[in-house]
Amino acid sequence: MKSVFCNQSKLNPLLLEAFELIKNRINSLTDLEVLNIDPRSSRIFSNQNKEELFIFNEFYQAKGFRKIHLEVAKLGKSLQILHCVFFPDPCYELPIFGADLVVNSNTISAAIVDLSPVGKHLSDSLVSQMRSLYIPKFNEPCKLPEWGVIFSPYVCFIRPVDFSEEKLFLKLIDQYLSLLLSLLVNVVADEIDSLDTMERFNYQKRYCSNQKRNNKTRGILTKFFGSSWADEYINKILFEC
Ligand code: BLA
Repeated sequence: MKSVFCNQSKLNPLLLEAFELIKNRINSLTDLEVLNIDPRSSRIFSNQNKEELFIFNEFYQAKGFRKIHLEVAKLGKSLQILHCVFFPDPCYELPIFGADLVVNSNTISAAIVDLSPVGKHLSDSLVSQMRSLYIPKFNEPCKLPEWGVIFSPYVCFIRPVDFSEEKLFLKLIDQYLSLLLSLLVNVVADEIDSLDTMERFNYQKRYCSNQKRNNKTRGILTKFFGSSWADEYINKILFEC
């Protein structure tokens, strides 16, 4: 997979490390299948300058997950992004894993990770497991925007101040993923038309519609690709529900 990136301009090593650790977790899933989507949406290069502008997408399905999306983007000289969401199959009582790493001029300007609820709250058993995790005290916590009510009380949104915080943040991504995957061991699927399934699906829709209100994502995509392309990408690739 790395070879895909080798042809590109240099990617931030932390972003590559995050990509690798998420990939390893994905590869450990049961009944993993690659979702093939139109290459025009999975490998995006700018016409003008292939070196500086690309978006690389991977999509998977697995037991418990309707869609897993892993994305690495290099947008211009200074901006790099790692974006990942594990959208659960609503028949399963599983939270939504989401992570966003924004690298600006080779420093991480925003790092977000969460296991977000698909009901009023996270389940009691998940809360007790989250409580037992070691969540470091980062020096520069960031304030969530108003649409961020979709996140759990355990969302970590920071700007790492040094290399050690960057490493701690990667460890946190891995811990959240490990916890998520451990839930799969005991989870049983509810009927597709059960009230629980429908409620979880509605929360997933709310998650997507709130994420679509992130004007920073929209603004960046619009700057590089124009507003109708950005809208379509946000609706169909990033937060389709
Ligand atoms: C913030 N997202 C941002 C920022 C940029 C992007 C440029 C601002 C960073 C900064 O303040 O320095 C851009 N993110 C992108 C782009 C893509 C992307 C272009 O994923 C995709 C192509 N966003 C997510 C997910 C989460 C998320 C899954 O996609 C959370 C799990 C969160 N990103 C998120 C939040 C902010 C952010 C909460 C801060 C928004 C704000 O401060 O208003």
